[in-house]
Amino acid sequence: MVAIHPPQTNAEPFEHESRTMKNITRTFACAATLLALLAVPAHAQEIKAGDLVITQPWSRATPGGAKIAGGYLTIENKGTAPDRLTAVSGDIAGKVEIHEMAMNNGVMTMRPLDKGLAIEPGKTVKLAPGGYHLMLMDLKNPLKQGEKVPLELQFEKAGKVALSLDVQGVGAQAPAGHSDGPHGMKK
Ligand SMILES: [Cu+2]
Repeated sequence: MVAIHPPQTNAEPFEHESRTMKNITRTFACAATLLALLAVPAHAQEIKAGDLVITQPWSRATPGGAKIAGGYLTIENKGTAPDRLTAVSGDIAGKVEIHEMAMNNGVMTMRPLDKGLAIEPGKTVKLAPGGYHLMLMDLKNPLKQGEKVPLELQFEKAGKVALSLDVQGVGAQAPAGHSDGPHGMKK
């Protein structure tokens, strides 16, 4: 004879279960995102210089006769001493400055970092739209999507580092394969 147990479960365990399902769904979504990210490094650059690892240098196509463009990249300092990005140059631009963006009385402004950009040990500094960026000025040619723009970065300790910015579309907010969506300037 089969003992019939009264259902010991009320609404709560069900809710718990559905929450678990949600977590599982989320895990799958994350795995899918991860796979999408893993697909990127095939053509993503990773440049090592001393204790620094530089990834995802990119820029945006310039519309019309624009003479300036932003340059973006991620710099990680795996060492134990601070380093500093002090200068940048490239044939494409008459001049390259290192800029920061800041809110000034509710207006987004940018200014050159005269002493360069510090990369503290164990930290990762991301140059991205709405934040720190390289400012390519007096462009000799417009930047076209799909192009690579060679630059030379000068670090205090790591020395000279050559890399190329991958040029994305005019409205791109992140390097190819990343869809962080717009940030920074929209705040
Ligand atoms: Cu700028």
